[in-house]
Amino acid sequence: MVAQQAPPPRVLVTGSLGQLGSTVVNTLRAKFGQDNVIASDIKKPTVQQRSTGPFVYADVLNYRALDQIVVDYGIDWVVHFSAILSAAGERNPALGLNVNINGFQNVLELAKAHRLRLLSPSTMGAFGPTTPKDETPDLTIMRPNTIYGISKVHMELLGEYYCEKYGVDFRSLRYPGIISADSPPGGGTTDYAVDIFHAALKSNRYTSFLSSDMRLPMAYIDDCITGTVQLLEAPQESLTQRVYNVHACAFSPRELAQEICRQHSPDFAIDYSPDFREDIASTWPRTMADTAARRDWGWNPVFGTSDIVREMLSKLTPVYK
Ligand code: AKB
Repeated sequence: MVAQQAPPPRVLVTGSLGQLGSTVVNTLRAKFGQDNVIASDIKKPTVQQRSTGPFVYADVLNYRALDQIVVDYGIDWVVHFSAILSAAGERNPALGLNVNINGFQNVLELAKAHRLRLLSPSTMGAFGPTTPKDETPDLTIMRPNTIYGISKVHMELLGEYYCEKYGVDFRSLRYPGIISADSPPGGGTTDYAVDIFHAALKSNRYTSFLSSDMRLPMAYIDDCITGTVQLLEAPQESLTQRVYNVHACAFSPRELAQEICRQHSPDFAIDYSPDFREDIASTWPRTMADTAARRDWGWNPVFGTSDIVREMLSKLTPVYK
């Protein structure tokens, strides 16, 4: 008798029009089939975004509407990207709390009700000023002082609680800053590390809102997507914990600018005008220890700082020609 292959999972991606969502959707569609990955957001997709597979309106604050999508589309897994990032959360704390806390609780309740696998990313922003800054371990002091950080600690703890208490297959990874040429970042403290490339190609100068030596963990989008999909697909038995640090490289605005000078133009000029985001960044790690992610599900980033600069320049140069 020939063994029957398990059908591919049907996956719902919330916040799919954000910085990471569209790339994850495309990667999952290539793996599981176009119609098995349902993209969703509250924004209107472009014609191109609509053309690659199913897209639905989904407000994560509306439990019944989400419930209906899960039932109508026979969803098995949810990748929950809808979130208000660190700088946007400080600008609008009420919105940050609502989306990050109530939105997550809705998705978690759905996962419990329908036995879904739920991957909801966390962030280095879940750490705070009293956390050890170098080689920050998975398990350490977590007293963040931003709405974003507080809501992500809430998410991590509640996800672990539902996993322990109700068997919800909750998974999370703490992202560093993510660098991508495809879609713009939306309201983070690490956005400077994307903005700088656009400015370099447009005007060959950039004013950084973080100070010259503010070193932070970063990762290139390709590593981030590979890692996210690896954790999503990892067998339950391989997971020894539910929340994992992931680290790829670390640089400061000055170090990034030096590499841009080297690869793009020696005349590239940077100056510094730190704003409120400097206070946020100053509470985050400089490097994170990620041995558990490497051991349990194969996290293995390949892009370092100079690779990221090379990729960003080669992708964005044609846009500004
Ligand atoms: C932000 O800067 O808020 C995000 C993050 C580190 O989670 N990029």
